[in-house]
Amino acid sequence: MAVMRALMLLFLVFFVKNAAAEDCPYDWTPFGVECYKFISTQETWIKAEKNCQSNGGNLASVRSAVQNDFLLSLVPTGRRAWIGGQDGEVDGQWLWTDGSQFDFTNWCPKEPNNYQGVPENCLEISWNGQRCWNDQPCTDSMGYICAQPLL
Ligand SMILES: [Ca+2]
Ligand SMILES: [Ca+2]
Repeated sequence: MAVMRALMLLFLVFFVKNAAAEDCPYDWTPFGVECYKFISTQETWIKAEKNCQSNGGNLASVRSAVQNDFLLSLVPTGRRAWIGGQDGEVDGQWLWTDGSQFDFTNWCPKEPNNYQGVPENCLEISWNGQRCWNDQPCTDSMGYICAQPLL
């Protein structure tokens, strides 16, 4: 009987631990300690950020080349996507909405450029065919990548 109880306990611990370990909501993809999803509905940057916040997260931040590649893998070819960078307070001083350090970048050649003198204060990850970063007016609409902690 004791053996049976021990086995059941072991099973329970294993099951609960695994259930807790990996869990992302349906349709979200785990990477590190977060879950990510490309939302194809086109929104302005602020609306996109607020939608991500309503899921308990933020627009994705990017902290490494590996993570940048992972995030690009979620974006269908030819689509554009907002991520959580903005330089709205001070031009050229980029911040992530989740508060992480802004130390990795993957700007396209000649970006960020506030193109033709128009303020471009929001960050997209997959510009043009080159799949690199571009600063873009925040009021433009495009798809976006949300991040949220593992459940
Ligand atoms: Ca700017
Ligand atoms: Ca630009």
